[in-house]
Amino acid sequence: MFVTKAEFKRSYKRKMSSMFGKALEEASLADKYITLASMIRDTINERWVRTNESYLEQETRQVYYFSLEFLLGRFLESNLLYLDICDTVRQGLSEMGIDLEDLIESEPDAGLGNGGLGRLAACFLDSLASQALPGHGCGIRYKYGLFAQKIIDGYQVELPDNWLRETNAWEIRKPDKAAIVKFGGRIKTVSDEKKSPRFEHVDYLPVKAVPYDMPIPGYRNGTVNTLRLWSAEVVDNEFDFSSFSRGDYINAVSNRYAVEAISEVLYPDDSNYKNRQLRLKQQYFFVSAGLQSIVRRYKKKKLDIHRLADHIAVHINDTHPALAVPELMRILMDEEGLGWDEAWRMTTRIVAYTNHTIMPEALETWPYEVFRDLLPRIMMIVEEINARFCARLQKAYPGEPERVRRMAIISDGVIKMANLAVVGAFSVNGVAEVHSQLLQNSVMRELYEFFPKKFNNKTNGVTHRRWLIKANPGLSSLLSETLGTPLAHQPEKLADLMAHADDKALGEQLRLVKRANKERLAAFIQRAVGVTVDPDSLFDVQVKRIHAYKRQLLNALHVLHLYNQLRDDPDLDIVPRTVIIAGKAAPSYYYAKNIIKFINELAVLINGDPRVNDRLKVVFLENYGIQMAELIFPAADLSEQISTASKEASGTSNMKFMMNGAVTIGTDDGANIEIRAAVGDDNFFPFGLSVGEVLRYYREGGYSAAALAASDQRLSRLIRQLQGELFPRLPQDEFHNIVRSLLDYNDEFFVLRDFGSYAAAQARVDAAFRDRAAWQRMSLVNIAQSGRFSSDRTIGLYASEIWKLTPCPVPQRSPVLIQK
Ligand code: 26W
Repeated sequence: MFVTKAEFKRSYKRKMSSMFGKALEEASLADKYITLASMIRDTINERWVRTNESYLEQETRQVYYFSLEFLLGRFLESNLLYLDICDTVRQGLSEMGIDLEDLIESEPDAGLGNGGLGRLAACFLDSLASQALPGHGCGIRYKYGLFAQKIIDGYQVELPDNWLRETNAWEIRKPDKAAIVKFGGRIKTVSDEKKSPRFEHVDYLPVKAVPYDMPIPGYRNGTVNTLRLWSAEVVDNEFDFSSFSRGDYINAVSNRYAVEAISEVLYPDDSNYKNRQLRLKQQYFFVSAGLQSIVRRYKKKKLDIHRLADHIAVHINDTHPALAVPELMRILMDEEGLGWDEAWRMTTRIVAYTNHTIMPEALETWPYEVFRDLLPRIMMIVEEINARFCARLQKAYPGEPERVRRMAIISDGVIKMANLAVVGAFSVNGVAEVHSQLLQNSVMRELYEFFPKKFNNKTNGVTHRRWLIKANPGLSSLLSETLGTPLAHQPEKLADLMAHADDKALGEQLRLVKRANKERLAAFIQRAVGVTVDPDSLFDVQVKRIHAYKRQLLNALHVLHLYNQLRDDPDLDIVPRTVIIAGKAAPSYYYAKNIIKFINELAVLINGDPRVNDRLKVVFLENYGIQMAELIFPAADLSEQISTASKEASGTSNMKFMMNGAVTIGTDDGANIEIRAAVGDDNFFPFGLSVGEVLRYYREGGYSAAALAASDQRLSRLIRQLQGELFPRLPQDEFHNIVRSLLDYNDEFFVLRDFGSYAAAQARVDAAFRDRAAWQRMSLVNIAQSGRFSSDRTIGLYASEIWKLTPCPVPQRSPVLIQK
């Protein structure tokens, strides 16, 4: 690897000419980007090889994190940062007339995920590598990531995200490591007098799974782990020649499309399960390919298959990869010749499961027939697992057939993936204290009573390297200077900041950093939506998927309420506020799309009203994703975490905001509860119903939204305005669905019920923000307490308590970099 700037420049030009046969002057932006990326990849590759060698030599236990989603974002800048060559490269490029920013900006975002669950997987990979833990990702190389969101006349429109249009500099295709995944067909039982019957899969459709490996470097530690993403291809010599020879060209070609469709596109639904056969195909496809490659690699090491469970753990990110349970059974029995009992003992020592949602509509179930026809052998195995499990249940609960039916894996004509995951995993965890409690006490109560030892909690975390060090370099360097220590490998050191809580000079420096970040965001907003916002105003931010339970509606109604107050009293003294909202709605989620339209209409109304727009602005930013998130968190003053209590499993944006010094206005839900406990009530704006109160209403009734709306003038006015009074330009029934959800469906998410409490909390925010020094102190306490929400801590706990994994540092051989 290059050590000095001069060396870098020389190698860059050499690389350029060897790759493109071009001199610098002739190179396009894409050429320049690819050249740099390939140079970095060469360096990473050396470490990658060494990491794998060292894992092999030490025979360390390895974990594989199976996830249908990895929301990775861009790589170039973080790889430079992680290799500690950012400054050398930036200066070297600049001397050659190239702006590193332009190259960074030209990289497409790897958006292979929907939201929290996908981003968590990416943060976990980062923490594994940065703590030298042998942990790898396994997923699908979608040709199209999450759709790009366009806002046209206030409405969301979806465009395909063709992120692989240009070459992906960070992946390596490994055709020699392909696996065959079998769909459909029949199972023939081959009986052999002496032995137990064998099962032969015939007439199936073979699909070739080709891995693309992406390197996941740790932060300046020499470790490079692997994210293996699978792509579906037609088996070469099986391009249905029989159809060809019968002259059935159309069928032969369309078969090809059907196969490639498996890894074509990420499903854009977040927490709303829909029965789609293609999604089941995706799940089996990557689970089977992933497990086959793990077992193959293990055997290559000439290790004893009977000891597999001592060497690997497979973690499943929600139930999406729950087929890992029967598929591992299949491989162990049908391919490795183990008996049922031993295979089951091993499987249930290997698989661990995390649940990410308690929303009933997100729980995956597959109709029996769909499952059987697509995965006949897997179906047999699931039936056997179910039969054995039900036999145990009948023994434990004689005379309680209803309980057995509820707990069974197969009942009511469907396969219940959560039940399969709980039965097949040795560990089941929720993602925040309250969420894990809810799983045990309600959603999975009966399974918990039967398997109490499996259940545990692992509160989520986010990688502070991306969300603090990379996204907010100003803050990060101020913090390390103040604390006299780098934070990359010790986020817990942030707590030392508490000793500086009353340091006025530091407060002022922090304020200046925030102010600069707000200017940067203000400039972006100006470019993106043409709205001028005041960097001195309170930046009040809610960014996340649009969902009824996340209650963007509550935020929007409060904005409208502020507007009403300003119109009623033109001299009203409120702290100038910029309300920033961003997020995508699932394409078929009409209610959520309607909310987006409502926010955009409010923005037009308010931003265009000179009577109020010196004190209130509303901005909806289109196409929220990792990149934009990195710009937004560092600039936020107020973090909106306002889900209906009991609905948000954890939340992770709450942690990213906190790390960047935003103060939270939030309900007692998910990880908000732990954040509030960490910072204390003086540094948090709590409001709303508690989990207990929400559950009691659901159980016992006693809430009438219509009665509440009628009795509260603020609310009845907001409803009238929604019904059309405010938007004469629009059809009168534009927001009819929203009104109906509130009144006719009795406000399932307690928007109206929590409105008063929310408005009061917002008034406290307003008062607090006037005292700049006091606000600064609150912000500092939030930063100081954010260390425990680093995914390093979370992964440390997964490693020690679930996976039994120990760090395996990679011996460093390459020269230490001297930056000149
Ligand atoms: C369509 C099936 C489906 C079901 C659930 C798709 C996606 C999901 C995910 C569970 C949605 C998700 O991202 N859940 C979020 O996971 C985060 C990481 O644990 C939590 O912080 C969020 O609270 C949770 O909503």
